[in-house]
Amino acid sequence: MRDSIEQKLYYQVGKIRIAANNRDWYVATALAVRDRVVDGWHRSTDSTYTHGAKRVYYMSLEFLIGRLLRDNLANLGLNDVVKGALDQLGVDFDAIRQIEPDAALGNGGLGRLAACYLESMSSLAIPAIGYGIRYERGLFRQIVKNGFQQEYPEDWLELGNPWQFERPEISYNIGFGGEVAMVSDSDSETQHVWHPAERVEAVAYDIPIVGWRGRHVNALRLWSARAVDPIRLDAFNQGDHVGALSERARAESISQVLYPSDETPAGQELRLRQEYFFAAASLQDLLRRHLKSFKTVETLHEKAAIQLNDTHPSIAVIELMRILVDDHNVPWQQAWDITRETFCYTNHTLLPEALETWPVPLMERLLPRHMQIIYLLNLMFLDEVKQRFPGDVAMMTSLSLVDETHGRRVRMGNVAFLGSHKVNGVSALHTDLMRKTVFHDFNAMYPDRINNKTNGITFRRWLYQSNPGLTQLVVDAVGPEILDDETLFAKLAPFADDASFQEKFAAVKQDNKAALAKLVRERVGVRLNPHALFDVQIKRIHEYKRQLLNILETIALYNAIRAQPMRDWAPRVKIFAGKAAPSYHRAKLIIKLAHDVARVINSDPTLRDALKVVFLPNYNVSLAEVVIPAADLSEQISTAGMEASGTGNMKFALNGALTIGTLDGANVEMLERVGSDNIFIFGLTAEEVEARRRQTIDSSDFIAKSDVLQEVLTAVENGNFSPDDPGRYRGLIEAIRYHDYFMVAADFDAYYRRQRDVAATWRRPSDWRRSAVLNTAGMGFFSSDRSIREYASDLWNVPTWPKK
Ligand code: 26V
Repeated sequence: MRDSIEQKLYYQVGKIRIAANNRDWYVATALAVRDRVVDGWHRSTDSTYTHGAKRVYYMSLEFLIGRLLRDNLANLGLNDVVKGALDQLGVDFDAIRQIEPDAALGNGGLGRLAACYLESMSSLAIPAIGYGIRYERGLFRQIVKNGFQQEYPEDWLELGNPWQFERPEISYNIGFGGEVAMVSDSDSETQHVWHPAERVEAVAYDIPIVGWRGRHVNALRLWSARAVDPIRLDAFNQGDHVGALSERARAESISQVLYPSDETPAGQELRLRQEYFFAAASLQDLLRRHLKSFKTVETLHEKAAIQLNDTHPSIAVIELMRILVDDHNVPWQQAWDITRETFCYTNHTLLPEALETWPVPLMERLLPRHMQIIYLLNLMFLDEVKQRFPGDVAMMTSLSLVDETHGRRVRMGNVAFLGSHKVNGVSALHTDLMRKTVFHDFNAMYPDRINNKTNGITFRRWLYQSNPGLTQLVVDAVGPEILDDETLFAKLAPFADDASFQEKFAAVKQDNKAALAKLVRERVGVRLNPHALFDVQIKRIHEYKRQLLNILETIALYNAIRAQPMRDWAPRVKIFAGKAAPSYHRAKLIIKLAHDVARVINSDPTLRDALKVVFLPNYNVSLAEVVIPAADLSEQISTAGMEASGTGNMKFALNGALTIGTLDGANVEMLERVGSDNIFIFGLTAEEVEARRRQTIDSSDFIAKSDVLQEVLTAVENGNFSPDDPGRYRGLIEAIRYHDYFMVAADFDAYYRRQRDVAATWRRPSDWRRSAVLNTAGMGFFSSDRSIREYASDLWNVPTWPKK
């Protein structure tokens, strides 16, 4: 290994040791490791071809991968080897590890889930390819200036990417616009020929994804947009140097940036171009592969399963129909059967504003043939609906692929549902709500189509790599088999009452907290008491996730401490991190409030150590890997019914944090697995939220009954935390009083009380530690290996390791 790293440095980086900096060493190390990855990759590909195995294609506009060096090393079992080699070379492994930029090709939960699932598909030896876009710029860098979020372009490719393989030979032509010609062939059948007005080239880049123990390696194939003609020489020669390059800029804009807003559709033409570009390239690629092995498109559904990660790639349903019918002359009904049998669709949110729709005129202009196919599918489908539910106009209106009520728009959720044989939600509660709400009528029409696949996380990244101390402890307790079988986590439960195990468990947590305290001091200059309760909420900033509820409770606690400064308070640190969508003003205001409150509290000498508040800027995967192992308390406090699943909740509990949370998303299933004594549940249920919203969302009555909340709201409203701009939060507080859609006021008292229970339990270290151990012990179910095994057996019909 030492020799390979040195050779990579010499020949590929082009440096000698004395001239090499840490970045050069990082690249040399990554390239040396990549060679070992490639060996496994070729073996996996060869075996898939030889056995004519069915393949899984995971289509997603987002893959939030983070760093790969430690991941690849751990999965290949090369950690110690590489550390030793670098030691001999006088290079600090941890320093070079941190040089790797995060691949932040995703917004949040949906993108990170795709990354966990890719890793699990490799670990379970499923022949799979992840398809996505190679954004030049991932999720924006967040800088907080004077409490206000500012967005800066992210630059993960600046220094190249040693993990990727550029594949200039694998490129496809993607058309946009133009018109559709009808031609009659010899059998007087009408053929449709699409003549696009514009063409863009899609070029492949592969990133190999190594499974656990190097067992299997799959590829993440990302598409980059290139102009067909990079420069118009005639224009250039006539002196129009900018105009000569304008087509290129237009074409390449498609893969320039990741859209930075989750939960609100972008609605712009560029977003639709991104979606079609990547769907069309991926389909051409997988059809080429299929035809090479199996000669005919008619067996596609037997040899390929395509999973749609939300509606974002769902134009692929229509594109596959177009290819089958127009290019391969497959009869319409057969084409539709193949299409439906090939696709599955995962829904990740019920928020009505997050469901994608495209204006019909935009679709007609950009994808004219696809619009025709949508009309035809809709006609035949609504005919069926009419037969099944005669006279039910409401049913027709809600099921139609085209929404006629908000201007004419194509509903991508309906397209995805209709074009898939299975549709899944991401937690038991979410799936149940899908059946009752957004897809109520679809469920009546196709009762067996909706099913649940509760989310999971890869334990390799979120425990073994990010928390080696706890990993060693569980291995010592249960045996090394635990690393290969997540069900063995249950065997930790008996250790929960073992005093010496509790002691060791707490010592690991303490070390991780010391590491986080160091990071906090370096990044934001706040000194933390490492023995305080670390109370953490890290996730995208969104009203439904209710960071505001947490901040208001922080103020209430602050007031209580000031009222009785001499009481023996359990010291607490509130840690926040997360990005707000650039145009989401209220979310940005919540970030500002967190900073205003932190400034006041952290500079109040009467509090001493009892309370500190920090907001860590630029939350990303790498930051999560440091924060999660150090958390004592995990905040999962969304308005019930609104968080589809959550996956951070699972990561915290796996690392021995206790959860304070609502009965929302996967929290419900976590409660079932850790038991109600070991999780702090509070607040309205989804049903109660629903009922209350039907009544009123005016919370004045609630507020009048709560002195604590009253005092907090008045303080914020009056500008106690914003003397520079006393009116800054007036609108925010007014919404809570009279338009409390997210139930902040309605849930406040229950939350405040539950936080006091948390503090009381924290005062009984043995009880706390017992619960912490039981949380780790209860998380086996939430391994993404379990999720992927369910997808493989119920949806994709492919075998998983160990294969019999
Ligand atoms: C929508 C859009 C609209 C266009 C612009 C870019 C963009 C990006 C994302 C979205 C929808 C995001 C939905 C989402 O992230 N859902 C989350 O999925 C997680 C994995 O299933 C789940 O744990 C979270 O609860 C859920 O909020």
